[in-house]
Amino acid sequence: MNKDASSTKEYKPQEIEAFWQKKWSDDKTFTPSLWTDPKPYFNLMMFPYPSAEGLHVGNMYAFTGADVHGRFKRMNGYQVFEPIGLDGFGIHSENYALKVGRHPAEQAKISQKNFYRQLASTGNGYDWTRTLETYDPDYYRWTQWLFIQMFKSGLAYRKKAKVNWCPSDKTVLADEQVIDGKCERDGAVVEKRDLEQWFFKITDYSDRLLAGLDKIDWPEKVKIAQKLWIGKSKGARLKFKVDSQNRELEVFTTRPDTLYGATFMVISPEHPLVEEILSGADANISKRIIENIKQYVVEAKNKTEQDRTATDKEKTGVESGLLATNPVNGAKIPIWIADYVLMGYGTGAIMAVPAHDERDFAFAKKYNLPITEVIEPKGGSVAHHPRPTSSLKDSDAVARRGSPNRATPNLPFVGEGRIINSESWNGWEMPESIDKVIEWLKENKIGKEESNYHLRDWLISRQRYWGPPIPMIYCKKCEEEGKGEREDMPGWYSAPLDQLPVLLPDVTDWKPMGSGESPLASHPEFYNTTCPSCSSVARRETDVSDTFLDSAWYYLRYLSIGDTKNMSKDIKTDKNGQEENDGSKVPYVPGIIKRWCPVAIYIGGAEHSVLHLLYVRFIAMVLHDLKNQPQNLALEFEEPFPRFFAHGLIVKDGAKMSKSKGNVVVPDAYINKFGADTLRLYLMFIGQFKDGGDFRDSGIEGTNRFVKRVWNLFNTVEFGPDSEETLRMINKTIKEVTNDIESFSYNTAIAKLMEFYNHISDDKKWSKETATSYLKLFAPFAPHMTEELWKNMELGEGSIHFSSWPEHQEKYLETNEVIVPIQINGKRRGEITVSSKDIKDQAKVEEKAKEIVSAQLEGKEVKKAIYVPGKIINFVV
Ligand code: ANZ
Ligand code: ZN
Repeated sequence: MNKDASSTKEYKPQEIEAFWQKKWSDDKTFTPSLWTDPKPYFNLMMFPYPSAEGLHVGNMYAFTGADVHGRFKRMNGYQVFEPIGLDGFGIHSENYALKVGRHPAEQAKISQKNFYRQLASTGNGYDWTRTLETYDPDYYRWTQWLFIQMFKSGLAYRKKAKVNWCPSDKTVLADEQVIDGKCERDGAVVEKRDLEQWFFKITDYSDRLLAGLDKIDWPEKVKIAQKLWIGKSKGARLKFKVDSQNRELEVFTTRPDTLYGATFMVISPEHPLVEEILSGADANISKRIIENIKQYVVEAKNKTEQDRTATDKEKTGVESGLLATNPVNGAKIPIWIADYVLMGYGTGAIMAVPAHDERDFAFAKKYNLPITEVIEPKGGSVAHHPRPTSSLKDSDAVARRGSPNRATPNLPFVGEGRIINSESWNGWEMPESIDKVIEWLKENKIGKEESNYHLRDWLISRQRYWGPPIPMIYCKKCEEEGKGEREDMPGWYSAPLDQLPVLLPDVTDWKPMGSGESPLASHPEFYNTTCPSCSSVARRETDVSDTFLDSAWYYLRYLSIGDTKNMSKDIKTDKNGQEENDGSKVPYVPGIIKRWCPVAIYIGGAEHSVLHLLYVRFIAMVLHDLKNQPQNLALEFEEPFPRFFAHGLIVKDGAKMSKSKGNVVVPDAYINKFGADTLRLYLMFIGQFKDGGDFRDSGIEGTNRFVKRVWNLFNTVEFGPDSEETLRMINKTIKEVTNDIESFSYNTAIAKLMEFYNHISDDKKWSKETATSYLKLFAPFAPHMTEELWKNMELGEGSIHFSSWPEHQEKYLETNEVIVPIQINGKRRGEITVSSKDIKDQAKVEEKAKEIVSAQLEGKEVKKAIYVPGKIINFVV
């Protein structure tokens, strides 16, 4: 049929790919109609940050896998929106600019060009009319708008805080950017500094962020990472009397059941009680003790949180000179000051239970403090020393009885068990009875139930240049008069919306200063402004916002750039022509968002489990809660990504790709040599998409040979009727490839395409319909080659990528064979597979069956063979 058309046509991927890439872009092939498409499918992939020389093969791997999914969905009847952009604002890109010694804005232009060129060369079905860059003033104008919404909602605030300071990046870091006390990026040891900072109150959303996880289809490990990061601890807040005075010390504990075992208390060096002591309010505390405390407080200040809390570091502390009263038994217990208790968690004070807590145990051992066991393991005590038998009526019993340093080697015991040495609680099983304990404490007015979270508020300000200026204005005069946009923040105003964007000025001294101030702080022409309220001289905030804010809402913007208002022409709606349909006037177009969001699937790396993915959920919830907007901007959904797929990572020859190892693979050379289709197919074949795999040059050559063979097959084979086996194979292939692509098992899908190839290159009996189906199955992986063959061989109208996905027919898969049991004298001795065409041929079945049971028939004479066709064969011997 098509024999002559291209029988000798050579496979030239460079030509084919360039042609189709240009055509797809010119024709806006992959630009959906945002207002009218009936089955929208938002296929979102995490956008890259251009921090290095260009796109590397790891990026391409992620994007190709996402693109295969998008193309598959498109051929299954969805209109797929697949956008791409650059997360190019922020510290990663700025650090790269520093490294190459170029202004970040200038570097951004170079990177942008290169990234988009590379991205286009991979053949992904991007909507090239809707690219966005976070450093584009048209974008960050709305990032600033978002900041202002946070401020207006009471969720952005400023406070002096002890923050993580990276001496090498010369900026503050969020807690989550500090790994083991070191900067996540450059490994520098992080210092603590007291600075005024902007925060977002993500902690207000802790419970919602937790609850939402139950509603979304995400990998379990990512959900667990988020849960741990939020770190909800259920427990109780308990009150202890201090000395004879009317003072109280409150603690947060997750183990109220161990209250009888609290033999001392510990407060953080930053606790207000410490200042009280130092002020000399307690006449009976000696000078020596006060001197010790003073010195200790200074030492603690210079330590990192990591050093203070690490379990393997030796505990330090000083006596406060004060005593507290254990509320359950009246025992007088000493209050210590130690830096393993942090002011930023719970109440900054703890009841120490050395018998059942590692850190308290280590502390008690070091300072010779009493240790009292109050939980025994369920199977019986592990303690070998005689436990006191005296009743606990005596109010001082616990403190006196606890025998310093005579604890058993099995302590501290932190497992589940039964309460002992605790009066009426004795025998209660833990943790089952925790509610009973809390109820008891409530009734006796000792404490109440409380939960604490490890999640901290999101530190948003950065003392750097390359980011969106925080759009806030400070007026001294207003502050003095107690005026401000918000009552709780006198002197502060958000920049008027019609003044957005607050442009990042083009300055030459953009490098980080290390003074704790942004480079913008040396530019009066930037920061001098007038107060939006009283018009006196005011000062702009000079810090910029964290990169994670840029990427916390970008999916909304993708849908709101390019042509947004014109497309609504056909829509009969009274909203037609309104400002809210004009993406240049609003951060996002509510009508379009409603149609395309929440995002159908989000695909990206699991390394973003806590940072990006938590922030983006938080911001969606805030936008969901937006009220009093002139436009209709409150989001209808709370969870932006009901489905998230985490892809694996590509390693090179067994090692993680990194610039320091010099094994970063840039796709360009491979694309130039083999074509993007080969590289795509190779990357998808390396392993399960969720697992990633090892990139090897030898592997890509093999894939290239396969691609060429398929090309040649299509260009040489003559179509005719399908053989029976071809029919079975193609239907099987359709069924399995479909299932595999659906479940991101791309490597096995490709293996099945190869199997089919092997069949057809032998058999050579296939119809045009079968060939068309096969090519369609190939299309998501090798979009250029399949498009070219589709056109050259006139297999269908338009683009193969908009053709419909083939469907298998079950009837061809039914095996035309039956299994017939073989009996000897009525006893089953084996079975025989009989093909349908032989079913009635008794002689043939008999003969084969005899062979199968020949061992059992050995030396016997078959008197009779009874055969019920297709059901049973019985030899009578
Ligand atoms: C008594 C107790 C007995 C505790 C016991 C533990 C085991 P999570 O799970 O992280 O919430 N704690 C409370 N506030 C603290 C602070 N500001 N700095 C350091 N430690 C603090 O941990 C809660 C437990 O950590 C609390 O429960 C408290 O010690 C300690 F067998 O109280 B516990
Ligand atoms: Zn003012």
